[in-house]
Amino acid sequence: MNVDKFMNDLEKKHQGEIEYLQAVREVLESIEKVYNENPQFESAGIIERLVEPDRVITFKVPWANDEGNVNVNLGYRVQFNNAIGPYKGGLRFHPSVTLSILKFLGFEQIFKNSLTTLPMGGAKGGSDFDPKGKSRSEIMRFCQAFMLELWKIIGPNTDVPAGDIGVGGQEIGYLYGMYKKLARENTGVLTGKGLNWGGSLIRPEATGFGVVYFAKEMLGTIGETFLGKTVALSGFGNVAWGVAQKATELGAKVVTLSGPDGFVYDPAGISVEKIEYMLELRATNEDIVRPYSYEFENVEFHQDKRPWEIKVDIALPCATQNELDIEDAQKLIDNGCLCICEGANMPCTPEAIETIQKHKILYGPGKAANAGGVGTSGLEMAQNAMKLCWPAKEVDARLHQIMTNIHETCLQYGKQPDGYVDYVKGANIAGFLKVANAMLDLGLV
Ligand code: NDP
Ligand code: 2IT
Repeated sequence: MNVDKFMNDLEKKHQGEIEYLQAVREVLESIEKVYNENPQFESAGIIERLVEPDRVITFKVPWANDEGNVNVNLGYRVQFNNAIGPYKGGLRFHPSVTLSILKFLGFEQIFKNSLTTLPMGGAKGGSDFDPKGKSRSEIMRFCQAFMLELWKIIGPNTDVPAGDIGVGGQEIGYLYGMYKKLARENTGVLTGKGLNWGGSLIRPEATGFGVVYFAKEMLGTIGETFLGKTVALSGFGNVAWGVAQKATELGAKVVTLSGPDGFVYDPAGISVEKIEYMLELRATNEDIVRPYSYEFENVEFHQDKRPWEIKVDIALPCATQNELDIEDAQKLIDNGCLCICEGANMPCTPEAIETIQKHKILYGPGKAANAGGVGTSGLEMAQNAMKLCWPAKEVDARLHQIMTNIHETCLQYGKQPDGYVDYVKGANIAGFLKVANAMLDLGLV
C-alpha cells in the first residue's frame, strides 16, 4: 500500500469529503509500515474494506414546531465496521453535520473502540437538526421522529448509539422512550441512559474523567503531574465539564472555557462552584459562554477568539473538529505548553499535530484520550446485559484501568528510538491491528 496513491484514488471517489479524507490519511500514514510488513493484510484487501463503511443509512426527519410549522431535517447512521462487536458510536445533532463529518467520526470510532479492549465495532450518526433555541417539546418531537426511522436498524447486539454534540441525557431519554414503544422491549439499545432507566453511574463524567486520566499518564512519562498546573479548555459541553471537574480535583487550575461566540479567561480558575454554573449555562440551551463573564468577577471575555493564546501548561481541546490550527499550536508551544491532549474528536489540524510533534511536546490524540466515554458505554452495555448496576466507585475504577491500559498500549506501539512517544502512531497501529486481525479471522464478508 502506498498512502499517496491510495488517497488519490479515494479523493476521486469521495470528492469534497474533507473531514473523512483527513481522518483516513492520518491512520494510513501511521500504519503504512506495519501494513506492508504483513502481506496477509494486502492480499485480504483489508484497507480497501476498512475505509468504506459497511453501509450508510440516510432518512428524512419531518417534525412540527410549536407553531405547527413543518420542518424537514436529514438523519443518518453510518455503520462502519462490526468486526469486533456490534456497531457502536454516538449521535450528533448540529447544523454543521454532513455525511463527511459522520464518516470521519465513524471511522475514528473503529480504532477508538478497539483500543478500549471491549467488544464494540465503529459507527456514528446524527442529523443537521439544531437544538439551539428549541423548546423541550420541539426537541422531544424531533427525537421521536428521528427514532421512528432509526429503530429499524439498531438493536442491543446490532448497533448501539449514544450521545455526542447536541445529544445529552435528555435527548437519549426521548429517543429511548420512542424506541421502547416501537420495539416493545427494555434492552440496552442506547447508552448514556438516565440512572433510573438503565444508565450507568459515571457515564456523564466518563469522557472528561478519562481524558484527564490519560493526560496524567502522559505527564507521568516526563515526571510531571496536574498539581499546580494551569489548563486551557475549549468548549463548555459534556466533555469540557468532566475535564474541568477532574483536572481541578487533581490540583490544576482551569482558566478558560469557550463557545462558538468566543472564550472566557478566568485567571482565578474555574472552581467547583463555577463548574456547577457551567451546567446551568448548558441548561439554557443558548450555547453561548459569554454570560460566565458577567456572573463572576475578574473574568475576561474574548469575542470570536480561541483560548490557545493564553499561557498555560496544558491544553485540552474539548469542543469540535479542527478547532486548533498551526498558529494556535505555535502560540501554545511558544508559551511553554507541556501537553496537548484531545477531549474532542480530531480538534487539532494535521499541520498543528506535525508542529506539536516536531517540538516533542506531549500530544494525545482523541481516539486514545477520549475513549473513556465509549469505554464506559461498553460498561453500561455489560451492566444492562447482566441486569445489574455497579456502584460509582467500581465503574470509575474500571474506567481508570481502561485509560491506563490504552496509555500502555500507545507506549508499546508508539515509543520512538529517542524516547519520545508518538501517541498517534501508537493508537492507530494498536487500534488497527486488532480490527484487521479480526477481519482476517472472519473471512471475506
Ligand atoms: P456538547 O454538545 O455537550 O458540547 C459541545 C460544545 O462545544 C458546545 O458548547 C458547542 O457549542 C461548542 N462548540 C461547538 N463548536 C464550537 C467551536 N467551533 N468553538 C467553540 N465551541 C464550540 O458536546 P460534547 O461535549 O459531548 O462533545 C464535544 C466533543 O467531544 C466533540 O468533538 C465530540 O465528538 C467529542 N466526544 C464526545 C463524547 C461524549 O461522550 N459526549 C465522547 C468522546 C468525544 P454549539 O453547540 O453552540 O456549537
Ligand atoms: O465520540 C465518542 O466516542 C462518543 N461520542 C461516545 C460514543 C458512545 O457510544 O458512547
